[in-house]
Amino acid sequence: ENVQGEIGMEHVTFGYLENQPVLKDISLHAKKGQKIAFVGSTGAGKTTITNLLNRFYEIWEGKITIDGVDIRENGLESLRENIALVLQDTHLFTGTVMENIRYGRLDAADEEVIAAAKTANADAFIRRLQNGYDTVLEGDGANLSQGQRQLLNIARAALSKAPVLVMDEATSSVDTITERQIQEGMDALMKDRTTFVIAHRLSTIRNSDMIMVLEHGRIIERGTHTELLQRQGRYYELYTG
Ligand code: DUT
Ligand code: MG
Repeated sequence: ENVQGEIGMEHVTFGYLENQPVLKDISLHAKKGQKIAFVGSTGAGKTTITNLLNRFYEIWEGKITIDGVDIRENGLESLRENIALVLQDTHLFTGTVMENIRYGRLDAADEEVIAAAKTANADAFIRRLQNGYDTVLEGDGANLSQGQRQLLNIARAALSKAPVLVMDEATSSVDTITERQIQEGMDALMKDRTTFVIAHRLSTIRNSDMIMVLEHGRIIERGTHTELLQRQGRYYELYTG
C-alpha cells in the first residue's frame, strides 16, 4: 500500500444532532504534500472537519476521499495508519517518555524514537528530565507542562509514517521559547505530508497552500494569505483585528 495522501471532500454535510447541520456543503481538495489551514470563529466547525476526515463520525451527505478512494471503503485501521494526529488535548499514558513517543510504532528502535524527538524539538527538554527518556509520566503527562506535552505529541506524530497529518493547534499560552519550539517541530512534521492545520495563531499559517475561512459551517472564503488579505473580507478582519 502506497498512499500519497491526496484528500478530497465533496459536498459534505454533517451535524452531531438530527436536523442540526454543523457543516454545510463543504468541498475542497488537497494535493499530496499541501498544507491546508482552517480558520474562523469558535464553533465555526473547524474541529468537526478533522473529526470527519478521521471518521470519528459518519457524514450525512457527500463524500470524503484519500487518493480518490472513499474513506468508508477502507477499514478504520488503514485510516489510522495513514493519518497522524496532533490534537489539542494530549493523549499520554502512564509509562516512560520513550514508550509514550513509541506508541503506535512498536517496531521503532530507541534511536528512531530519539530522532523523532529531535525532529519535534523535544529532545532537549526530555534530557533535562530526572531520568531522561526513562522518566515515567503520570496519567496524561500531569508532571509535564502543557508545552512539553505538546512537544511529545509532535514527537509521536514525527515517528509515524502517515502521509496525512492533522493538527489542531493548541490555544495555550505557553512561553515564547516553547512556542517557537512547537512551531519548528510542527514545520518539520508538515514537510512532505498533506496537512490539515487548525490555526489559532494566524501568524503560523501564512505560508499555507490554501487557507479556508469557516463561518457557521460553511467555507466563506478560500485562498492564499496574500489573496485573502487583498480581498479584504473576513480573513482580513481576523488578521488585522
Ligand atoms: N458540536 C457539537 N457536538 C460536539 C462537537 C461540536 O454539537 O461533539 C457543535 C458545537 C459547534 C459546532 O458543533 O456549534 C462546531 O464545533 P467545532 O468544535 O467544530 O468548532 P471549532 O470551529 O473547532 O471551534 P473552536 O475554535 O472553539 O475549537
Ligand atoms: Mg476546535
